[in-house]
Amino acid sequence: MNQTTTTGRVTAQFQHMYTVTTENGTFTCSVTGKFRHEAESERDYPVIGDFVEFTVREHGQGVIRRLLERRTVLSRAAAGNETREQLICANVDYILITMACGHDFNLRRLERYSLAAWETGATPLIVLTKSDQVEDVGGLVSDLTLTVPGVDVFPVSSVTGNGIDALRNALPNGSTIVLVGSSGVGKSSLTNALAGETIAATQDVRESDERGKHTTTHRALFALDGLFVIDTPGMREFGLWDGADHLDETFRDIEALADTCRFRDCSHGNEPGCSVRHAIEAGTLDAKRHQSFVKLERELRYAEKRQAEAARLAEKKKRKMKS
Ligand SMILES: Nc1nc2c(ncn2[C@@H]2O[C@H](COP(=O)(O)OP(=O)(O)O)[C@@H](O)[C@H]2O)c(=O)[nH]1
Ligand SMILES: [Mg+2]
Ligand SMILES: [Zn+2]
Repeated sequence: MNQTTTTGRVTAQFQHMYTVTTENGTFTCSVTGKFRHEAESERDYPVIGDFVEFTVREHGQGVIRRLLERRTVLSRAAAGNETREQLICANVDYILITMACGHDFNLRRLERYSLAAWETGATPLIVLTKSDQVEDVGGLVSDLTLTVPGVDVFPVSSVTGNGIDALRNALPNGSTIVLVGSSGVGKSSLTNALAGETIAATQDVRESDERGKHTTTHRALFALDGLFVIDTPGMREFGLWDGADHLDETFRDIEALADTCRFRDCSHGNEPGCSVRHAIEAGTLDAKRHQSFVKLERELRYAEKRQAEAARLAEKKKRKMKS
């Protein structure tokens, strides 16, 4: 039998079946038994955005033999109590954190998203969608800039087309972007606006409230002219996985204040000479922002503990199997 091995990119995924796209077309692939046997965790399986080596079978079918090394990985802690990492996509250059003007606007959620985004190695950008729905977009943009310093903010409207070109021009040709954010903020509409044609299904929202039915049920990668776009369904529970290193970056202002507290191990409670508490009292630091910092820090510590415990159990199981 003629067995050609080709390299392609995973553009869709349904459990352990994958759509792999190459210059010569699209193939439906599974993984080989050997692949499955050697896989130790979900990290070893392909995910959207991955480059894979596969063998072509007849009728557009194929089997994936090897996963090429990933540049970046976007993951989250799986929903529920289980301590398991869930991969979202790979080889992403820019994470577009989308948030809509209006009901969806939430600075606290943004801190959380950008924290997780930094960790992946990709560059986070903030996209403020539905800019046509508010009067003062500039005011919202400056709020965002203060909340997440060092991350560029792009106000856009997929309805009027405002800001779409500015966003497109900020993304180098050949880059891969992923759109994350709540369901209904306009991620699929933005995908279409960037493409200049309708390629992603959007949801129609009932007039009165901003909630509509979920349309994007699967993540998918779209190849645009010079841009790869990964559209995702809504992700309200963006769990933190490995975000500790970047807590400082997201909360640079609080870290800077904490550096000037009198005591090195200041808990910013009742200690004398606490700059953080003084800033809150003086109104220069938003108390809610500080609370959210404390909460995220606690959450991260907890996630770290659970991961360490899961790793310990896995190691124990491995040793047991060997003996
Ligand atoms: N006014 C306005 N509505 C938008 C805009 N972008 C998307 N929408 C609407 O918001 C709803 C949700 O959009 P969709 O792209 O499906 O959101 P997704 O769930 O994030 O993919 C749809 O009814 C869109 O027509 C925008 O820029 N302005
Ligand atoms: Mg969508
Ligand atoms: Zn302090």
